[in-house]
Amino acid sequence: MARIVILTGAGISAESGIRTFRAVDGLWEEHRVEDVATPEGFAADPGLVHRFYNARRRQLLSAEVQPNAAHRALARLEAALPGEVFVVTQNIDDLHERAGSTNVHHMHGRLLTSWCRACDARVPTMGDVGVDSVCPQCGVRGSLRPDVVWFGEIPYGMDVIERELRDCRIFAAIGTSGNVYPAAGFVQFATAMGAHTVELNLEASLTHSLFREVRQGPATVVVPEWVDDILADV
Ligand code: BJW
Repeated sequence: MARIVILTGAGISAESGIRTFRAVDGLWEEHRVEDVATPEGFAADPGLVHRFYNARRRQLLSAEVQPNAAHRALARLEAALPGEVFVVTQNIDDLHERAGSTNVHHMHGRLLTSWCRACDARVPTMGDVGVDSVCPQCGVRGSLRPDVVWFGEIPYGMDVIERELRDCRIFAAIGTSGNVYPAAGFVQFATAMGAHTVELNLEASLTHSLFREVRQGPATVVVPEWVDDILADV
């Protein structure tokens, strides 16, 4: 069981060029949440939702988007403390994995897989998907949806996350605004389980007062510093 649980949000990937959701120039400035991040929005206009995720997938796969020093620092922490580090990310990008982290749980899904509602398979997806796409697993046309967790849906692997939080010694939240539950509630659960809690964020999140320690600054600066401090302590 991992002793350090790290929750990451959009802020850790911001310096890799991926927009966050709630900043003034964020993704929700251009799109209504109800239209692109709810099952009802997908049912009403699947083409629009596919286009929204296709654009994000294309950007993620472009040469400009690479893991940054914060992703790499978390991979370094895991390498130094094998089996002790669990990253639970709300992000659907694959930058933690590309940086070298292996114990990563995507609670809000992944951009590089699609979910077939006909056969329930998760299928690797590197190109665009549309309303006429065919599931490579079962051959059904029009059955693919983004493999992401929208509002009103249950995040993936809540049992796994709860098990990890129950046993952790340190809980860190990096680059997440504390707007979205259940992730925003993990700090209270970890505190109740006796963990030291730390927030690393460019700005104070909505839930910053619930953390024992707050480190403010860009993730590429504060995360490597925090990892150095942890490793100096062991
Ligand atoms: C930097 C930085 C830099 C910038 N360095 N930092 C009323 C009360 C409480 C809850 C509810 C309620 N009504 C409904 C709910 C539940 C609802 C919810 O939370 N709603 C709230 C909006 C009120 N939640 C749900 O519906 C969830 N499901 C659920 O609760 O099921 C019930 C259940 C749970 C558990 C067990 C059993 C049952 C599902 C939530 C799904 C969220 N989906 C999305 C989109 C899908 C993926 C995608 O398209 O990418 O996930 S929404 C969006 O928000 C996305 C993100 O993962 C998520 C969180 O955003 P995040 O990462 O925090 O980003 P931002 O933009 O908000 O913040 C960025 C942060 O980075 C900021 O703090 C910056 O300061 C910082 N930053 N640059 C360091 N360089």
